[in-house]
Amino acid sequence: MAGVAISSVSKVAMAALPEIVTSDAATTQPPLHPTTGRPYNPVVTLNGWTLPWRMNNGVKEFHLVAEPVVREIAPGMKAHLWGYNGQSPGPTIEVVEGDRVRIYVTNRLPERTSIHWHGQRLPNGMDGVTGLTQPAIEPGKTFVYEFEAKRPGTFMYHPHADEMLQMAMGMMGSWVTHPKDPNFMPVDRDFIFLLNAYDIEPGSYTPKTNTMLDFNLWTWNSRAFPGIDSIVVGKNDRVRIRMGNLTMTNHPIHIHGHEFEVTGTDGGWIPKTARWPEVTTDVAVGQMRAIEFIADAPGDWAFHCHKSHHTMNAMGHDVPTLIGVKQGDLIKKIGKLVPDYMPMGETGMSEMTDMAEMMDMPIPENTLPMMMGTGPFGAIDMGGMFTTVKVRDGLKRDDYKNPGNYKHPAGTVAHAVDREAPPIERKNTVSTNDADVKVRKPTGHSGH
Ligand SMILES: [Cu+2]
Repeated sequence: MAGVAISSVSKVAMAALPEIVTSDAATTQPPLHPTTGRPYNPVVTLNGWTLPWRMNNGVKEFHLVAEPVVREIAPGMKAHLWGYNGQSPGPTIEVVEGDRVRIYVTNRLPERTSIHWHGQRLPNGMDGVTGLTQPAIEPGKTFVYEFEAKRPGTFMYHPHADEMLQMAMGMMGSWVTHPKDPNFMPVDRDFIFLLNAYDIEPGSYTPKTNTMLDFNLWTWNSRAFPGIDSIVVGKNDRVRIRMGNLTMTNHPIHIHGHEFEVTGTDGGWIPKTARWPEVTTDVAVGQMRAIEFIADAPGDWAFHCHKSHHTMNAMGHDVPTLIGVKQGDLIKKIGKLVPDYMPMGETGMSEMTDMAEMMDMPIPENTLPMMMGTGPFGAIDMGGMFTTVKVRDGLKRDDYKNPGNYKHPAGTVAHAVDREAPPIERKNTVSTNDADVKVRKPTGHSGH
């Protein structure tokens, strides 16, 4: 009798919607090793987490809630975004090839939404395009999506309703369908994150959502350096990093000290014979790329977008170039006209980092200085889409703790030399085929 009662209780419980699990952490959470369903090697979501599920009669059930969230972009700045289950981006969803997946989506936003499962093979009516394949999920309503995770690989999810505004507000998440065979293309460490961007005016909290290209915060999983956690790997680990681009421009992602191969796209895994070595790969708008490398060089290696204005935070935008301009009086004059005016770079931008530190320069509330990271040798002059790959000897399998600064072996760090540089000898080069170019003769000392 007791058995009957228990099974009927559990039937009732299973008929109810799955529990809503949320997280407010902006730091990287440990990988979620599966305790139910089929085995796989979990990913680590950079500055994010994986959504737990429940098994219901062999179906993997998830519950996503679209809702307003507060995201710390980096220490010193919080943004009022929209996301899923407490954060932007939403939690990563991990399933196994062939899994039957059921995802409940509850809308707690003030406007309608939907979720498109970018890159997946699924029935047309599960594709999440409002108006085209389903009615919108109105505020307060819950929809259910159900399909088989057919193709292994790296995917994303995002709204397909008022898409420009909702993505500019941070609504997106990663999806990994692990291969049925856990020994297919195995790696020691497997990271995932999304490239995203915001336009948040210095001193404010909410993104401008009609911005087309001129975003001022370039982020990985809604974090800007130095808010982006380091990618911590063991020496000689085979490392995979999966990146999806949901910004409105391309990002050439660049690693120092290693070469990688692009091993996967959102279209699938790339055969070995079709790969070539790279140190930079462009991740175009709406694309995912998985890169892999052997981390055989210990150190703290920069890993960043190679568009240099994407490694800057908000204060670095729309300021005039003033290299070589003596600013002295000018600053006072401009300051009378524009009270918030911040002088930029007489000798380059990096003096700003030092100056801001020295003078404790006031910047608007809730604003990140344009470049604020510091390392063991001083200012790093970076913000935005920048972090480090920290390669260390002897890390335990699931140890992702920041190991601190790399200790360079003696004699292996670039250093100042205490000797005079020789004078510069300039050669006069004359263009022979361009009559319009006049080469000015040296004047002055010779007396001609
Ligand atoms: Cu970029």
